[in-house]
Amino acid sequence: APTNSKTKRNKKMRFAGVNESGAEFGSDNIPGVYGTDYTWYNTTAMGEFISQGMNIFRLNLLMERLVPNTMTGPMNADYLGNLTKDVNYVTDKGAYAMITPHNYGRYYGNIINSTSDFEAFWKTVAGAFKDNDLVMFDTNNEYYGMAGQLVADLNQAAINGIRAAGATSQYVNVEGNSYTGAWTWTTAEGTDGLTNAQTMGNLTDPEDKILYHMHQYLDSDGSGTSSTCVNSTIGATRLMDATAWLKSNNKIAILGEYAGAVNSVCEEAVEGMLDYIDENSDVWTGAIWWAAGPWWGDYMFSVEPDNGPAYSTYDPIILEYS
Ligand SMILES: *[C@@H]1O[C@H](CO)[C@@H](O)[C@H](O)[C@H]1NC(C)=O
Ligand SMILES: *[C@@H]1O[C@H](CO)[C@@H](O)[C@H](O)[C@H]1NC(C)=O
Ligand SMILES: *[C@@H]1O[C@H](CO)[C@@H](O)[C@H](O)[C@H]1NC(C)=O
Ligand SMILES: *[C@@H]1O[C@H](CO)[C@@H](O)[C@H](O)[C@H]1NC(C)=O
Ligand SMILES: *[C@@H]1O[C@H](CO)[C@@H](O)[C@H](O)[C@H]1NC(C)=O
Ligand SMILES: CC(=O)N[C@H]1CO[C@H](CO)[C@@H](O)[C@@H]1O
Repeated sequence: APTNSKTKRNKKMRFAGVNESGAEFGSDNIPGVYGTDYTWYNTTAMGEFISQGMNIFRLNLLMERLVPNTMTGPMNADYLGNLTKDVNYVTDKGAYAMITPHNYGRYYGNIINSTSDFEAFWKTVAGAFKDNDLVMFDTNNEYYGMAGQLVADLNQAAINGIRAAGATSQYVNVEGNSYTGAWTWTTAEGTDGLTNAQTMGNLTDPEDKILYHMHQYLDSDGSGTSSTCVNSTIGATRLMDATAWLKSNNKIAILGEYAGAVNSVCEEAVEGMLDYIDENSDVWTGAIWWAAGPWWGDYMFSVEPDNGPAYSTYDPIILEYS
């Protein structure tokens, strides 16, 4: 483990961890070949993060590989088995495993427009994990280019399907339109002219365990593709509007993706954002770094131990809050 040279500031978040990415790779090749198009997660690497103090892993996967052909169909037992192995590894160690279809609100490339099919998909998937309290469900990664009302309706359908499966103890992460960006939560309009702030607040859950799941990158267009962060305070700045919305609507949230490249401006901006989350822990429950996973290679945000380019800089920073 890296030595943590920073002063431990006792700013523990409820949830602090990393995204695991790999089982959703090769999405233009479905189902694709294990080991060529996609891979599963390195449990040794996740174990290392857990022993360092992290307690949440967002396990990305593809809907079409988990439930092939039609959303109302059964699961692929082999893909489910591999997912379950990773989920159980994490939860047996007492950490949370978030199950995330990395599908952007699409199934086989088409915008999901049937709430009943989506509800069926989630009922099927949640049924397999209903007895595991440390699982979280994330309805979909980054809806975009859709009607705001449809995105809210899909999230509600997912909640309904999950609860109907008997999965009643787990958190459900709901994501918004416009890539679920925190900085545009109150401003970016869907194709129907409605923002997340105008549609997502009406979701209901009989178990009252909804987590508003937002993403935030710190480059000029907020896409997380540039190594240049806008400035050293941009992290906190970009969370402010969404934070005000969360407070005035009595909601709680998690920052499900964030990152910055290895340079001093980004490091300061990331720390400022995590401090801001910590200072607003009444509405923000935690943060999940993007990303880890065995196939990232020299990707600038990779914290895969020990050689990911961001590992030695950002692993200690994440641990300050873990
Ligand atoms: C899995 O992670 C461990 C610990 O970081 C590392 O030593 C090992 O090489 C990794 N295996 C693969 C296949 O990436
Ligand atoms: C599941 O993982 C095993 C290796 O552990 C691999 O052989 C198999 O192809 C994988 N299957 C799927 C569908 O991911
Ligand atoms: C809904 O999606 C299906 C599958 O992509 C498509 O065939 C159909 O035209 C869509 N319906 C509407 C009303 O958009
Ligand atoms: C709830 O729904 C009403 C009516 O559709 C809408 O005007 C309002 O903006 C919604 N509120 C939130 C917080 O989403
Ligand atoms: C950083 O950029 C934001 C957005 O442009 C701006 O509001 C803020 O004042 C800037 N902060 C500094 C320290 O320049
Ligand atoms: C910001 C970022 O790097 N996003 C990438 C996340 O990973 C998916 C594949 O899993 C890419 O398509 C995104 O570009």
